[in-house]
Amino acid sequence: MPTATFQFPAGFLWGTATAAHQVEGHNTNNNWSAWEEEPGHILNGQRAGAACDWWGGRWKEDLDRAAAGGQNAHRMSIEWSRIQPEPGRWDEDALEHYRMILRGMLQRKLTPMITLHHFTDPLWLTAQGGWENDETPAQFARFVEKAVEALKEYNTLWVTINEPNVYATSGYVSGDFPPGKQDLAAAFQVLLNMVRGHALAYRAIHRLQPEARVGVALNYRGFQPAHPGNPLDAALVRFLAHNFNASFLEALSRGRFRYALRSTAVPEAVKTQDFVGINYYTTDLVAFDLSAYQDLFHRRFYPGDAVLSENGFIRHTPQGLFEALHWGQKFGLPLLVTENGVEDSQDGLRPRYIAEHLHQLWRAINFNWQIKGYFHWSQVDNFEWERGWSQRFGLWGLDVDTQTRIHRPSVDLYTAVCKSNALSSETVQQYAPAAYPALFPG
Ligand code: IFM
Repeated sequence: MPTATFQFPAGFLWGTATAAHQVEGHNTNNNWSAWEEEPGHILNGQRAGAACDWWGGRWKEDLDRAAAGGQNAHRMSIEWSRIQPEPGRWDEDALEHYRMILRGMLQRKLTPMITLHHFTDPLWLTAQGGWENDETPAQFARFVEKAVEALKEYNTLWVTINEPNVYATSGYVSGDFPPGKQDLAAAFQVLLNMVRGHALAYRAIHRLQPEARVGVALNYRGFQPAHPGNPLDAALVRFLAHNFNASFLEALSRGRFRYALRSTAVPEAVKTQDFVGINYYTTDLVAFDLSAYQDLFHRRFYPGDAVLSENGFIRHTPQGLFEALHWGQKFGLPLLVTENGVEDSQDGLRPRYIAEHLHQLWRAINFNWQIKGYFHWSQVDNFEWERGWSQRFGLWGLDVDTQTRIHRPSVDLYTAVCKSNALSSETVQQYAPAAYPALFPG
């Protein structure tokens, strides 16, 4: 059997990623808690509830496990509605709570990365129209100033907004996220305001902390034509690739936001990122479909022979991570994989998924693209938005009723990688044998 070791660069960041609403528990002052209360929004009527009880202190045991597993970084988010429960009121205890967690990370030798906005908005902001309101970018910048002032002692890596493209698509096109709209014009306005909010936040952070490194975590989805050679499929792939993947970051490099056939100048957004954060999960096939007029005449689907995750949500397409990084490196900035993972309560696919995605990551590094780290989603099962608790993305499982953490075999695979800063044939053979033939063809 062929053997080899795929070595990663010295200083590479290996971590997991989490988000406040998904792990903290008892966030009752944001738009998601209100959304969860209304019937029909979350699968099986579930709620975040106590989540992973991080606010109650269980962040300690999860970060203990992360550190014991050889990780050297952790990406977390802070909850705007806790820090600013009302306009003009700041909760110093909440900020101190986050300072404590950050100290806990540093004590465990985990380099923190803070996401300032990860899907949730304070209820008072929602009442003012949320990100459709043109005042929101300035409101966001005030929150960012307050948070960065309080936390900068412990953190220099900032993600301003997580997946603005998913926030806008799910909240304003498909309607799966609050506020449940299906309104492309509103989606345009929301994204435009997020571009503006990001730009204001970028400058505010750098004013307060010149050495900061600031970026966006973009959800990059692969799109392939269902019928290669069909010009309509190809045109739709280009349309989706631009609107979903490219439009937000393009605004930060070119100063023009183009989305859904509309366009606006945003000169203030130019040169407002220090790295490109990429969240990659999967790749769709795209076909022109005359009957799908409500979906702009296209269908997205997975092929019949696809390797799928437990609930069919994710198609195993590791090559797509390479393509995402290829796309991302064109911005000429350092890259970070800010999320990558798979829903899999039985851990049947996850070891293979991790090994084959890390192989693609290593391939990309060998092109000398400046890739600085990888954050697996996620450390422990957590509340999966409109899909509730039905999808389990944790390296560690979670018994939601007892808060017991459940060891999954993927923990040992990821530990071996993080500790050796490498993916070796021995590691793959031991922990992810299903990936062996693809990675080490004989
Ligand atoms: O859980 C989410 C996360 O909040 C954003 N990126 C995708 C993950 C998995 O669906």
